Amino acid sequence: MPDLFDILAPADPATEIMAEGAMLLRGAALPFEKDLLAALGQITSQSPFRHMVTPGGFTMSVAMTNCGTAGWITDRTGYRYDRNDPETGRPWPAMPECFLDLAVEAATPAGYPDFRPDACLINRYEPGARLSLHQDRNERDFANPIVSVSLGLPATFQFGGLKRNDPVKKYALRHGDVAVWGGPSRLFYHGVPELKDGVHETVGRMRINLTFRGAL
Ligand code: MD3
Ligand code: FE
Repeated sequence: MPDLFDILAPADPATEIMAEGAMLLRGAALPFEKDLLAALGQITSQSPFRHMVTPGGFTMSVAMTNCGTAGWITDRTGYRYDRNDPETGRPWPAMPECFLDLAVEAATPAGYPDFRPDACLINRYEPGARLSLHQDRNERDFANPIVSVSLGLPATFQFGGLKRNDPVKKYALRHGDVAVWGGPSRLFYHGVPELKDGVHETVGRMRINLTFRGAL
């Protein structure tokens, strides 16, 4: 007779709870690897990676692009989502089916079976690139989780709490790992320190991170 714990517990032993509302699904993207990398090539042929400028005037070390109905951008006027790529003047490439399938497959066991992202921010880290501690708060409805997918070189991921000064925990995120950030963890501060040099056998000398969002 299954008890309540069996029903609520994650079915997969590769699942870790990082914080309340934050689940790490180790290797969950591995079955999608080939399709994801092929789709990524299609996206970046239409909307190439670029280094955006922050409102403070700094050029980001992480290169970015997007797919979906909306994409996250930053320039001297601020951070926001836009339906068009400012570099091409055209809509962002459509969200590939394999991207959406993976996001839904990850969000479901985390308790968000109805999550349908309309935006995917794609980050490219080359050795030395970093993302300083920040919150993701440009999305309209924080009831939607964020699903993140790591590909390529491993990175240390830091996440703290609701206040910038809260103590941070560190996790190694590796090729194929997927994380779901919802509930109280949705607005936690997080960042990625400088990527260490290396070469990944299928992705090369970089780390790619996909973050699926309900933006609009
Ligand atoms: C926790 N990206 O794109 S993914 C970002 O590895 C971003 O490229 C990092 O932070 C990266 O905004 C981290 C993990 C992640 C993404 C969004 C979160 C963790 C999160 C939102 C809220 C809490
Ligand atoms: Fe973030």
